[in-house]
Amino acid sequence: MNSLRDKIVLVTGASAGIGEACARKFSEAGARLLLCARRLDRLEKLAASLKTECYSFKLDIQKESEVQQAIASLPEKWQAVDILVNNAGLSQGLDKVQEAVLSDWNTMIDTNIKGLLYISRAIIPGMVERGRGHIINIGSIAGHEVYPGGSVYCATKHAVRALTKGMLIDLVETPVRVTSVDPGLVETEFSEVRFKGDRERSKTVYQGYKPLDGDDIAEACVWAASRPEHVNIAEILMLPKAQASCTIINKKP
Ligand code: 8X3
Repeated sequence: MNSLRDKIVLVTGASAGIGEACARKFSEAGARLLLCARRLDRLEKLAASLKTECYSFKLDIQKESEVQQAIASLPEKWQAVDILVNNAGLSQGLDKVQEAVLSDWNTMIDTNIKGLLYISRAIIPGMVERGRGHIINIGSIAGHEVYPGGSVYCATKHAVRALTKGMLIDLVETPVRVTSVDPGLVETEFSEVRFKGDRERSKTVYQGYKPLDGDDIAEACVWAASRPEHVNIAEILMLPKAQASCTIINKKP
């Protein structure tokens, strides 16, 4: 077992859902938390409720220069990040390619792929230099399959899966570990964001079965991070019991 006590864990998109749950679970395991997201007020509330030391900062990972600047200006005691949880990600729309809104594609690609890369590029060199570190990418079942209306979202999550594999290769000669945790249906703000605030439509996604929650995913992340140093959990695909694939879900009326 690899103790997480006093480790520095940076969680992107920590203001809600899986990111918030990761912050709580890593904190319960004794880690110190670096929390970033676009909504600073929510991060500050979260930070105030955690028992271990936290540092929160506002960050839109879509913005390359903002990412570089934010990481370069972390207070000295927070610079040696041990674990990066690349959680920030979103879906916008559920439309056919021929009907989709271009700005939805840009937001998904800029956040899920480019944002993940910007922050990884800013953090990984320090891990390599210090000879320790762990990247945990939050992927999705959408990185394994494609479903109707999900083409671009699924493409971004396929990209995350490819990036996890690429990082594994690029970091194989270093002690830095790389994990992908790929959830199926998790009840968070995910669908509300996808359906642009349409709560009724969002609710139906999670009705008729028991979906995963943020804690389920966070526990997998903490478990992967706490394996002994010679163990690298490369990939975890995690589904609700009622889900067999992106489109096969045992929903009770
Ligand atoms: C979220 C899961 O199935 O809605 O990544 O794409 S799904």
